[in-house]
Amino acid sequence: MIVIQGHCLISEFQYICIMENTLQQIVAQFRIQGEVSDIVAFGNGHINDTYLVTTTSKDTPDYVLQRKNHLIFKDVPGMMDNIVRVGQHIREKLINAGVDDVDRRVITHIPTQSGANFFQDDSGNFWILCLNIANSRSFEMIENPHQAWLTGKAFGQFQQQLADLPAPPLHETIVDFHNIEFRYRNFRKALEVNYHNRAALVQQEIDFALEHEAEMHTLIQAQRSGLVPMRITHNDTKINNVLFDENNEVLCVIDLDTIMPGLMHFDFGDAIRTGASTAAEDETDLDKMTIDLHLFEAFAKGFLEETKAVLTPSEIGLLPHSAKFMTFIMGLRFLTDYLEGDVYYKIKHPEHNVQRARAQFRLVAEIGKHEAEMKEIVAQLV
Ligand code: GN1
Ligand code: MG
Repeated sequence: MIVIQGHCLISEFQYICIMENTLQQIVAQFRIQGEVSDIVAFGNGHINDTYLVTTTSKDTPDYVLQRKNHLIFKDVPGMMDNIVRVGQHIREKLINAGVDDVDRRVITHIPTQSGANFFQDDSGNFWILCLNIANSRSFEMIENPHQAWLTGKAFGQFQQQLADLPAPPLHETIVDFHNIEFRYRNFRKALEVNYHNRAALVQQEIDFALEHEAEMHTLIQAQRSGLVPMRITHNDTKINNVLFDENNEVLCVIDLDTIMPGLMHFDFGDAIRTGASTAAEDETDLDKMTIDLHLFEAFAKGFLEETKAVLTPSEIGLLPHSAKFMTFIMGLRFLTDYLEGDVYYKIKHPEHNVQRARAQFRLVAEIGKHEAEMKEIVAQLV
């Protein structure tokens, strides 16, 4: 039994029917082609709710429906403005370059009946709809160096495509997203409040976080002293945010929710965190977690082939560090969420956030052991 709106008890089956009806009504707010046949949960995101909307005919496209988490994305209109602007900019480039399957090479957002790029329902939820790219797939982990190289090129090209985005600047949709000072402040607050009495359970992880504080300020210091420039960055370059086609060629980069001004290192480092690691983000067997230097080299090669003409020497010099930094900041965020009682990320079980934090911190330590080799690899590549 499930309680709906605080009073009425219904069966799980009834609940699913109500949900499906509601979702159907939401989809009808958008200018879609064809008749909807099915709406099912889709993807592995930690923040938004995503559904695949299939249509009855082979001649009409399928769609991806998403409820944006507006408790996290406080300015959904601004976020959608960024996403649509960036999408149009990339689309124009593809058309000018004579690419013929443009709808597979950039995400197409479907407007609502009134022409808006999102729909807000009566409860205040924000919904968006885009074309599903048929016969595409993404990977949770990289399978071989060739795939790592392709992924590096994909994120590098994405950078290139954004380098000449015309003014105005993009909205900063989550302020201080990768600001380490902000993340430490939140962590300390969570520690102090210790609302769920969880701190004693994760003393080792807390110590790890505190021991690394000085080192993790390297990037922000470089930014403040003008050593590394602000650019437009994706800010969530998890490896599963690259779509491949049936021949394992890259189609496009997806999930532009966090696209905003940032350092190149955020994108490079986050991609290495998931793309060159030997285990999943939430691996429980920590001994399986390390960095694969072959994957690192292949990714870095692809990324640098596309970006080295624009990167400054200081930016390049800090790329290896960025892998450690981005892995660390994710660990710190997962740990903070665990201390706060799992209020931010979706979890599958009560230990999920601390399990993620442990896996990330192990990877930080492993990257630390190989940092000199990583620097050498990058130096050889440029
Ligand atoms: C979140 O929901 P998803 O998977 O796209 C998070 C990223 C983290 C990621 C960790 C807005 O992204 O910053 O890197 O989880 N997004 C937000 O897997 O916080
Ligand atoms: Mg995301």
